[in-house]
Amino acid sequence: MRCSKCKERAIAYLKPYRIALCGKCYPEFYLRLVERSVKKYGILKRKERILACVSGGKDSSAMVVALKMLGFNVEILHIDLGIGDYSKKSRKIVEELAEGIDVPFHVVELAEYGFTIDGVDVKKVCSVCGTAKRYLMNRFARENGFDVIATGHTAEDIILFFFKNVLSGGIEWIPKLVPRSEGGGGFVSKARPLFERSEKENILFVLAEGIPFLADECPHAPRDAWKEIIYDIEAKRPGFKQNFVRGLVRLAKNVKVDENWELRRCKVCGEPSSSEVCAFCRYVMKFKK
Ligand code: Q46
Ligand code: ZN
Repeated sequence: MRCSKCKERAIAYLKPYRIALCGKCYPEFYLRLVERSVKKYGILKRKERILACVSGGKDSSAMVVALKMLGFNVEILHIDLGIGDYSKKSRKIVEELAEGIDVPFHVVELAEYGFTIDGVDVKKVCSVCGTAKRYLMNRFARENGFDVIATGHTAEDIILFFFKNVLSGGIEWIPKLVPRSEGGGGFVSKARPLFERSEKENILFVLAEGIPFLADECPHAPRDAWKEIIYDIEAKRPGFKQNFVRGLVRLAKNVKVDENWELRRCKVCGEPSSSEVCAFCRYVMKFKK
């Protein structure tokens, strides 16, 4: 198979775009796709100070490198969750990545709050981990004057979230599925510049650009049958994932949810919360050794 642009040997055929590309032409193609999404959906603005949350996996690594190459004002936050060797390796890789692309590197350790993800003895570890990550990234971004938090969520992540939460009746989640949500009341705005990108597109970019990333999966990651279903549909209907997430943006604009819940301040930490004590502080009380 030959590259559709330069006729060199192609590294992949991208079905949704009906194009084959080589390792040299692919990164440029990928960057244009990211740039087009960011512009079309107003995901990020040039003047903004962006805090990119980078775990060390392929998606967030691809995101921060793409944003840097596109000229955005970006810095990296890595959250050390205390997941044994996995966290040690992740942190090292993100540090190396930050140095390689000359982007300021910040790290927050969950252990500073008295517990680690490895020490959480509940069935749904990921739910505790997700709450901790959202809390720590928002707090760090606001306290350090960032305008927006960027995460490496892919089209698969967004569809997965839809299948798991919205299809079971949680329509209040629909507005959260947009590529940018504006902040306020102590919350920093959130951006998902890769919301139209697939995991395959991201991995091709990190491989073609030689970007360091950790291929290991988190030892707590659950096996997800939904993900295989998404891949199956994509294989039968190329372009399904992109069409789906674009449809969700249109849907989110038309779904009205009751936003009359009272936003308070957590009486322990002072962060915004919907209850007297925020979910993160409740976890700290429960798991602190
Ligand atoms: S890091 Fe945390 Fe993930 Fe590991 S414990 Fe689950 S949520 S799987 S992205
Ligand atoms: Zn709190």
